[in-house]
Amino acid sequence: MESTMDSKRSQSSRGEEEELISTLHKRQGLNSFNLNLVKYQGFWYADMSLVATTISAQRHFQAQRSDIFVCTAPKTGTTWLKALAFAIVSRTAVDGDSTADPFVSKSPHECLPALEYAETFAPFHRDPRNPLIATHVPFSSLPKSASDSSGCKIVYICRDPKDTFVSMYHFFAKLAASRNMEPVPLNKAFEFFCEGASSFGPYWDHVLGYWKASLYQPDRILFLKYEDMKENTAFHVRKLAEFIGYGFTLEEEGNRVVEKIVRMCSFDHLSNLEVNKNGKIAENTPWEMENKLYFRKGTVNDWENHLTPEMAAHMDLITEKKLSGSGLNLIYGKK
Ligand code: PAP
Repeated sequence: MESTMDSKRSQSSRGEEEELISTLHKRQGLNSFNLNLVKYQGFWYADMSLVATTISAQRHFQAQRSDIFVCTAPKTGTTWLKALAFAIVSRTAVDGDSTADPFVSKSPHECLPALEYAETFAPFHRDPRNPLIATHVPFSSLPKSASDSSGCKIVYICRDPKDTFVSMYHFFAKLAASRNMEPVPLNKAFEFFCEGASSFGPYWDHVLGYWKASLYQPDRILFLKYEDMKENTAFHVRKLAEFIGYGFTLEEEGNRVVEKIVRMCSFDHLSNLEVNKNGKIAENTPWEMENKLYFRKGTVNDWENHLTPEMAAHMDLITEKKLSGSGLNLIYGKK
């Protein structure tokens, strides 16, 4: 239980947080429920409460050396990477031909606490057997113990901005429809995304933050691309497992555990599970979502079916400018 002193201290720090938050810039953007985005430390957050929990995590969350952060910008492969990381760390002694499937009863999102959704997923009350923590928070806004001092591991996945945008547009359109709200039209949504005004955007800055950090700290930060993972998933599952200290043994290789994990976390398998067809996450909270919203196509270059050549060229130009000199290429599909 909190002591009186702790309680007074936390009340005054909450007061400071509220004061700081009330001064932050707000604007319309690509977001859920027609809420204004709120700018904090150079990035757009979906709402005030998310900024408050991020500040609280920055002040109070203490990462441990054994922690593994699964970091993503929205719609770049979060669900998939969460599933893969969880399947890797939670696999038990494999008995020859069966790996228990943890996703039959819960969405991959429920398998990892999320740093900035503290009230919903309670990262401060963690299961000591689970070293994973998920977050959309940009690298520069992570708690210092996670970005610098604790020695924990970080894995990040990114994706061509065109596919990321298309995925986000559909997600918010379906979300709006499910609440009988008008979706933001595609052209307007595109404009918002290109201006950087999307949830945890500007997208390019989010990617660059983790990319640069991974170049400085390659032993601690693994930088992955959705497109590469789709091309050779098994290779990247081995790489991921090795990186986070859960490499596969020869016996496991012999038992084809990697292939089983790839299959268990595949779009086809996950999207056909009853829990992901009809279940919800974060029920009775502001973040309640139908699990099926997280599964649409799961392919590379679907932007070709949704963007005009002009839109694609415009987005590619932004990407080229933003990533120029970084050594990172994120442009896929036909020109
Ligand atoms: P989030 O960041 O809001 O949690 P996230 O999981 O990154 O969402 O985005 C969903 C995208 O990942 C969807 O892409 P699409 O709209 O282009 O289809 C979804 O289909 C895709 N996805 C979900 N699960 C998988 C998976 N197992 N393998 C590959 N892609 C997946």
